[in-house]
Amino acid sequence: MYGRLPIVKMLLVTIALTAVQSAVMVPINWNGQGASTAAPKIDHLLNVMIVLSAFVFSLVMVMLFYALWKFKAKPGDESDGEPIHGNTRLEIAWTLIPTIIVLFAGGYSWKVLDDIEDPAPKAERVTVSVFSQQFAWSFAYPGKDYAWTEEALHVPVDRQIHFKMHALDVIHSFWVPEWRIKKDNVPGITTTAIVTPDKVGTYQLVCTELCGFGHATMRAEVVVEPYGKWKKWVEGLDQKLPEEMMETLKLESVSNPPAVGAGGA
Ligand SMILES: [Cu+2]
Repeated sequence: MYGRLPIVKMLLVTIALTAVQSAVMVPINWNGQGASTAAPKIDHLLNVMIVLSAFVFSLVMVMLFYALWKFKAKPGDESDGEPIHGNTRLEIAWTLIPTIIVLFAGGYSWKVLDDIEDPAPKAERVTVSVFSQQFAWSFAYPGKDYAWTEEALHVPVDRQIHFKMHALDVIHSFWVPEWRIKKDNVPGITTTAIVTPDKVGTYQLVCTELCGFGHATMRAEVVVEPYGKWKKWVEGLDQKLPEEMMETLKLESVSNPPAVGAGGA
């Protein structure tokens, strides 16, 4: 019943189906334009996951249809099915294969995250504090004495930016689709996102954690510009971080990844 031949055939059909699905899905640009050094790595990770998922989906479908066809009751057959007490080989296979796939996916994702969050030397990074509240974003520049603005987020191109994020009321989430990075802002703790924007341009910061009635409108303009221009812009800011926000910043504990100093801006 479990002869060699059907297994080899099923595997070949599975591989063929995986190839067809991958050929259709992989070329699609799911995430849109990329504008950070992390983008190609994350897009590649997504493609690897698509191929793995296509393989699992194909394998399950092939086995399902094989079983439906092979073990279909003959017309008029009213008898009970054969009692089965397990199949050790099959059970080892269906434990081992998913374990290998999940461990590989986990390990590879870990490596990509590690690459993306690899901190640059202090002198080369810029620290920006991000404040989120229902339903607005604001930004402060620690290296520039906490110059603060509600208008737009400006960052220099080709510098590693360490975003220190603070939520003043409920959980919000920081997401710039072109950078790929998304990170929750959690009341009581400071979360950190590390991004190196590599394309000058104007983007949108979107809140991706349902945070109340105005959630859909919780957006901010993001301007990525050459370092000199950015520096001038920060120097032109005439407001300092409001006292209430400074308090929040001081009271919070720092979380994942471990404390990164205030850094130069
Ligand atoms: Cu929100």
